[in-house]
Amino acid sequence: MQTEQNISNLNIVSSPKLKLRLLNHWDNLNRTVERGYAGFSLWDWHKLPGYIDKRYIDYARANASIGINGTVLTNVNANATVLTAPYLLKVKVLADVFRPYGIKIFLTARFSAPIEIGGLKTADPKDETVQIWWKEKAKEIYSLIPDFGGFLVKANSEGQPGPQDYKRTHADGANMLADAVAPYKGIVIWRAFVYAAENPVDRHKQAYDDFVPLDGKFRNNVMVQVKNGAIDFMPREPFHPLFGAMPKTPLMMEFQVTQEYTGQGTSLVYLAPMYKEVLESDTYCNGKGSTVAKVIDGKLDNHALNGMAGVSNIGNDVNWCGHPFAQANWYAYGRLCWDYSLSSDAIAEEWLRITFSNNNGFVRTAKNLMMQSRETMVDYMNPLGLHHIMGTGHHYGPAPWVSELSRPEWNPVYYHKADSAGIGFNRTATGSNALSQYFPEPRKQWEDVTTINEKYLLWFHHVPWNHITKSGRTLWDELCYRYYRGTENVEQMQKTWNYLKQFVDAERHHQVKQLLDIQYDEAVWWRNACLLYFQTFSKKPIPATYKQPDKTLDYYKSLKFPFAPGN
Ligand code: GCV
Repeated sequence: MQTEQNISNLNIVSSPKLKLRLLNHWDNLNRTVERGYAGFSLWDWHKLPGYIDKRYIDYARANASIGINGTVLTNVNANATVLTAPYLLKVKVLADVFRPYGIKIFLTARFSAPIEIGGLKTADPKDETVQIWWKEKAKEIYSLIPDFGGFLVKANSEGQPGPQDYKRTHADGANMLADAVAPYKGIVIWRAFVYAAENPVDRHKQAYDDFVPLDGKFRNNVMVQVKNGAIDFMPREPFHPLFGAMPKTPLMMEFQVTQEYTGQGTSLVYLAPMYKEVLESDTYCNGKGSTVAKVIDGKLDNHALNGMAGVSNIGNDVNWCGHPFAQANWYAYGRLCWDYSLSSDAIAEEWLRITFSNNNGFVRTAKNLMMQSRETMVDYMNPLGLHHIMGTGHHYGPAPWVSELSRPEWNPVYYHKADSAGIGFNRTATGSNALSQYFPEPRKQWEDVTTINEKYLLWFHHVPWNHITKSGRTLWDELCYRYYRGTENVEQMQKTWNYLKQFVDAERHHQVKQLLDIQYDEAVWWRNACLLYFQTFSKKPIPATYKQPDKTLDYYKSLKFPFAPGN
């Protein structure tokens, strides 16, 4: 009705393509949100269970309207306290509020909870007392929440405890929890986002190395949740090589809706094209046409379980997501969970019509702005396959020069490898050979610098500065071209938004306008800082036709953001 379509002859049959359509909140019990840019957590744990904030109901309605049917309330960097009796009473109240809207509750399980809140000496999954502890815990949870969805677990990654602490495998850990929830039809979602500082192997390869040997060893109520790419929600990543490589295990997609690496709280970046790019990528695991979408919907391998998870961008901000256009990403994520074959274009159009205006001129122009926004962001942040060159800790802004962090794979220099010869990570057979983890067709396409789609060039290759790219420009000139194109396009976005003033209420127009001004400054900052730094290796000039950076590299290196949000 809000899109003003004729409803006199409604004849619509639509059923979801995926069974589990989940939001993952990275919300802490103290109400801070890891990588959250929309205020504090919606969950007011202190006032629960007595006080039911009206926003819990609005949250459930909003999610139900786009088909989301489950929510993981707590951060994957988990706190065992949520599993204690007083907190479970609070969780029960939320479950009761969400139930009428078809939304199930899941919790993150801290693997060491039996020690921390159970008084046991170990959390070894092969220890009988530990197994009994989790069984009792599951019984307690289901007595309060009979339709509890299950547990999401981040184990043995970035300091989280896990089965490997006891020389057990991820499957041993997941299966122990799966046995605890199985009597109640609960499931365990085990994350594949694992990498270890002690492991000298390219981080890109570590999850595959850990998980592929475990294919077929998980209980049938376990799903393995895999991020869209092998590093970490970068502005652009090739699809994760695990998709298609574990046919005996249902793999769940994990997208990031919150914009940790894609402009945080200040940038207008419509993420549906990024999600679609991954979902439509062909893994070739079962021959041509074995897209990532087909792997996760389970049809290729007859899995009963299937689903998608999106790391939430929702907080207690007055408009839920902070940036007015960030809501489009929540919306698009939900729509794609329901039907991943929808186009980004169609979803943007729906969202614009129900959010701003049905004026066709407005919709056409605003849709273009949204549709180009992701490519623009890639251009001014991470063109040509560059990745992980952001600031330390808060991940805000550029810092490709960082090289001193204790863990090698936390340093941007690990990823871009710029030197006097060139730039990029050689992941071919002469380098880390991460490409060997892909099926032959994508591998062949990507291993050759002449056939690779240049959007992944520096992701897989260390390329000489004088290499001639497809445009005819040298690599250095192409890098400059793309960084400048990105900032010019943000300028264009500002102009477009100014033109749209006539169609948008003054308040929201002004909000977005101010944010676009910030985005422009950030784009120039990314461009100048990265080019000045990479220039110390290329020793080449930024072509004179471009406006030259007005600040020095030292200036950019000196910038500090001690209180940047989400950290
Ligand atoms: C919840 C990245 C983020 C972390 C996040 C982690 C994960 O490393 O920076 O904040 O932790 O991914 O997905 O577990």
